[in-house]
Amino acid sequence: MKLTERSVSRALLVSSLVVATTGAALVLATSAAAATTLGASAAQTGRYFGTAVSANKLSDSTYVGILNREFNMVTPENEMKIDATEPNQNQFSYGNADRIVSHAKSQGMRVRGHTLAWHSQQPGWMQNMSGSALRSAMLNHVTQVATHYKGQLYAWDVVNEAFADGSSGGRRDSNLQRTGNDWIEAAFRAARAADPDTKLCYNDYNTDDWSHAKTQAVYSMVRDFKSRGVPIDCVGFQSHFNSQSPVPSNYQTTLSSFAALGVDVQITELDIEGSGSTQASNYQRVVAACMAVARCNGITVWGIRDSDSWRSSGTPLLFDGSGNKKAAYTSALAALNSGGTTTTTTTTTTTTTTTTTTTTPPNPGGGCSASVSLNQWNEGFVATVKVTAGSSAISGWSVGIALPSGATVTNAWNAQRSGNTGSTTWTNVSFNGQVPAGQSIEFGFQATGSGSGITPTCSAS
Ligand code: 9MR
Repeated sequence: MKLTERSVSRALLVSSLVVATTGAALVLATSAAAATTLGASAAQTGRYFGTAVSANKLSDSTYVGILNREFNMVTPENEMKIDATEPNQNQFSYGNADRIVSHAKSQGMRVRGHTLAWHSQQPGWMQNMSGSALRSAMLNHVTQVATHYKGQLYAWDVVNEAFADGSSGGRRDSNLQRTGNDWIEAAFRAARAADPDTKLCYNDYNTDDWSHAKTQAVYSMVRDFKSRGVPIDCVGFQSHFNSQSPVPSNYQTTLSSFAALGVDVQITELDIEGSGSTQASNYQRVVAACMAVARCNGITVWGIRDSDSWRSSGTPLLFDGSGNKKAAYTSALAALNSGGTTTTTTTTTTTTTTTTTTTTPPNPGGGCSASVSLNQWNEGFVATVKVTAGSSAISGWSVGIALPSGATVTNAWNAQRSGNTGSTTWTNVSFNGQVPAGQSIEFGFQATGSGSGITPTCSAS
């Protein structure tokens, strides 16, 4: 389609509005620095921070105190599973799940439903079924339970753990799988019909490493579902990490690659075994990866205190057995607070002008992060670089920017520069070195060539 002058100027206006919105998000990040709970901090960037909850712990005052203070999303740990909600065929039992939902509502928290169709935790009657009888029973279960909670949940894990571990890249064998390969999409269609306004997710573990066959197999299924209009809105990454299954270096790539298919991504059952600063830095990495992906809606940890965990001996959570905040809590909160930056790309389709805004992942804790907003034309660009202090004030900063080949700096302001091609370093001038916690300053430069893809790094002094 040819762009008229009016549509071009409208496109430019939209573009600058997007940039302005990005600016506003960064201003919000400024106030996020003051957030002192996980949920409030995540909310500053439109995300949530949740936990798995057990109905039988709702009478434990330490547990409930932390739950109510820190979290704004809950997932019933076992209470919405098939064995809990349909213990006998066609007799539904919602007591414990409803208790969790009503507690969440009373506290203004939202709820992720977990899970409608799964090979595990099936009631005995279902374990003994197969073929078309099982297919009908499964679809009836999805329909009944999704109808019971219609309009009340944020998302449903419609299907859980349907892919095989290892290198096969195939489905997990189960009684459900043996009803036919289309059982997953049939479950999603039944869930959509019963509850059209709740996000419908596929949820799995060992899908965090982008290079793993299982990750690629789930990715192919989601891509296929999107291309055929099967109703899927989100993918859950359980993210149970330990020394055998560490946080992969390409974790953010996994999240962003799935998001690029047009689904939301959510970290649904996070726990990381370990202790002290190693565990803290792993939590920081996971939270930062989510913060850097615009469609990563939120993070749920799989329990509150270490003693609440299914892997309690691995002390994988954010609070110790007495309910004290661990180092992992502090680093997760700092990563949420220094977030507020997501990758945003806006392209205006004219022959001469492209406006792109990119941001870098947030820095943990103290230190600083840097983001760049580019105004690109055919022969050159202006880069406006925003330097944001982390959770502590900084008294000086240094930003590294690798310029693409062919780009040469011709003019700069509000920073001292070393180098004008290739690897360049930018440091503060006298009036903008001091940046209060969570606040930002800007510097800029003009250059010839293309600035596409530049990603600044920031270190503080
Ligand atoms: O944390 C849950 C534990 O209490 C149950 O005994 C177990 C039974 O299967 O399920 C645990 O939660 C699992 C979740 O539902 C799906 N992903 C793996 C979780 C940890 O096993």
